[in-house]
Amino acid sequence: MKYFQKDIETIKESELKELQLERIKRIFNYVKEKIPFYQTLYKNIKRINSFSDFTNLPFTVKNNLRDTYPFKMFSVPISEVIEIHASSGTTGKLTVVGYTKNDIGVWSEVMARSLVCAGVKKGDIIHNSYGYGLFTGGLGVHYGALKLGVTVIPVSAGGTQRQLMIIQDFKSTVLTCTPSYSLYMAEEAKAMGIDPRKTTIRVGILGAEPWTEGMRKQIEKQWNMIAIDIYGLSEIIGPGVAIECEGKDGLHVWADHFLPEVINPETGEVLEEGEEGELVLTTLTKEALPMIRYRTGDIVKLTNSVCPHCKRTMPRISKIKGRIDDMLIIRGINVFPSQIETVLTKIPEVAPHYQIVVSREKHLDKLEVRVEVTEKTFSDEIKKLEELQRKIEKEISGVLGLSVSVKLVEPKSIERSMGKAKRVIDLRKELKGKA
Ligand code: DLL
Repeated sequence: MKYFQKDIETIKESELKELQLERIKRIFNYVKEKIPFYQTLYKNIKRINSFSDFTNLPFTVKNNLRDTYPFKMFSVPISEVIEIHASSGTTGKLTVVGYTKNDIGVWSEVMARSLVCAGVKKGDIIHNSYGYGLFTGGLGVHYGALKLGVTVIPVSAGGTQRQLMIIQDFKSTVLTCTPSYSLYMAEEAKAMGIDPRKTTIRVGILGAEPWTEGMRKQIEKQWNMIAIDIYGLSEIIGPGVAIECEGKDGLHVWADHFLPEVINPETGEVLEEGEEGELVLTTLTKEALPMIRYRTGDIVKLTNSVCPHCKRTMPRISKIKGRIDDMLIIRGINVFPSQIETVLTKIPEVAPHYQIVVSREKHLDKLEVRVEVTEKTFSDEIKKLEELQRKIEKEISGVLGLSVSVKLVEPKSIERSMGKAKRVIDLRKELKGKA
């Protein structure tokens, strides 16, 4: 099976545009009628007639959801909301999202499309290690699997040794979890004497956190599987906003439900196709929690060309470079953790486990990269390790245009994650928080 809904997945660009505009008009009237927040936001705007009217609308942001906590952004009475999820941000307050019965239907549909796009087919057994609970990962994949009619094992995250036993005994063929957890599982497998390359896992559908092409290569090698990137966010629906096909050439956005734009994060100006900026999404069909021109904080590029691999016609976003909030400004230079990951994953002597520590010394920002060496390298002489450290420092400094210090650490000494990995420790923020 190549497509879940061929007609819509290969819709002509002009027809998609027409459908989107019709839905934009409808959702605009809907939120204006139902939600006080939007009534205030759009006080002086009567209706939307064109895409240019639409791109003049003000943006919405995560804080709008926090300010209307918990349910004031919902457009239906709570009795119509059949499921609630929430994500916890760095500030502690939950971002709460709700779904009507139809919303769950849309979520199941886009997730079923996503699974097929990733190469899942009848007879597959999905080992779903995304967390079940308030996090949208577990149930999102689950609904897609039910809709598609394939087997899903709702393992959730944690209990890694038991997970590996299940993969072996149940002969799971698809692994769904964060990229960092897939690496941790591979490592645990080896420690248990299981070769992850010899399991029945054929495809990994990995997302919920940024990961580079270098990381993909490592994961594919360790598991002997194809690793597919899946993107989404709770505020829009959860996983299933966009996904790669087996061509791994950008993530297909299901743009009949979620309209993507890319903007300059500083000026708010809409960028041309191919330019890098912040992804803004509009839900075209959501009922309980429609979001219009929502700033995701994620940095991507957008292309509208037909996918050369699968011929799907919907727009594609590039692999996510990172979140704007995760961008570090070190002595005035912008640094994304993904730039450092790209360098590290090319160096065979180190493992793909690292952490970035930012601190301030004598009023100057200091960037330290802690990276684990492989077991084999760990037994090398000190002199060789020092050489390796200098080589990595030089390579990262070259890419960032900034001097960094590298600390090689013992295998397995950096904390492993079963969900989203914490790559950055910014001691400057902690200092500020204490002041
Ligand atoms: O992480 C939904 C999800 C679950 C996506 C499972 C994929 C798989 P939130 O917890 O609300 O939802 O976090 C959303 O995570 O704005 C991105 O910053 C980041 N993110 C999600 N997917 C990717 C990805 C889920 N493939 C936030 N690459 C988003 C990079 C991602 N970052």
